[in-house]
Amino acid sequence: MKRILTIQDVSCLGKCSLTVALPLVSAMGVETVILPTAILSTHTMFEGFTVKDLSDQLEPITKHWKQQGFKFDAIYTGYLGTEEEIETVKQIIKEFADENTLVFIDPAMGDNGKLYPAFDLAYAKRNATLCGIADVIVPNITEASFMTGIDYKEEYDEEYVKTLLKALIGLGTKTAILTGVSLSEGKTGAMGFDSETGEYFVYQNDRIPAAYHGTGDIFSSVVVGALMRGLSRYDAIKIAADYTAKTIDITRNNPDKPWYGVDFEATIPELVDELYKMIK
Ligand code: PXL
Repeated sequence: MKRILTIQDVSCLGKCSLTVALPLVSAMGVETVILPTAILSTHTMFEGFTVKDLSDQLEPITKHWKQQGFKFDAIYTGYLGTEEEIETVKQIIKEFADENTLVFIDPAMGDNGKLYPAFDLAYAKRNATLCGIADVIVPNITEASFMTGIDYKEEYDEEYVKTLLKALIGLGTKTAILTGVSLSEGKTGAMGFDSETGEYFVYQNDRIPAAYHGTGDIFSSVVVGALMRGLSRYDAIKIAADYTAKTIDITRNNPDKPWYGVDFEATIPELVDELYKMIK
């Protein structure tokens, strides 16, 4: 069984970061080792959330793993709280990643043209340096724009997406996957560029007219889980985009839906069925 190390915060209530990565990656048949960077009462879209920074735990925990001789097939990072945390994560990657480790970075820090309240441009630029040491990165257009300095656009064409992808490769990552990319009316999905093969890959499905928190984390977790199960990059974005769309659809039709996240739990059995159909 493949083993992923995922480094993200624990938002105790909020259906994002580790509370989606752990169940999803595990359900996909991949061992999921967690390294919580901070513990928050909720994600940061709630008023009055509490935060306890766990930065001082990262070194002793990883030192213990090193002593025990643990290795990881992938290191997957998501939302990280501070610039110092990004530097610590880089150090952990240096210590644990070899040529067989997939370094998968989701520079979760913004959406809809804006950074989340906790972040500024310096943080975005620091995240760009973390993306520089990745094998695969999965920013949305907002995050890509802050990291590359290319203007954020609401309306764009395929050329704009390709320009962003090339600029992301310029940061140093091997493969860049842009999420939330819409290449025609009523469609949305992801487009990637693999700098090693020179190939673009794109998957679009029907846009569901609803937006919920945490869907970026769901998409990323399914992509990295799928890659670990041997799916191609195209198949990984396809299963992740379809699953994310399904969770959004089921959530918007639930009269008791929570406002803070999607009902991703309801569709885990379908995700697993689809995965096993796609595994060759
Ligand atoms: O889903 C990204 C995310 C993760 N963790 C925390 C967040 C957010 C987005 O706002 O606040 C704490």
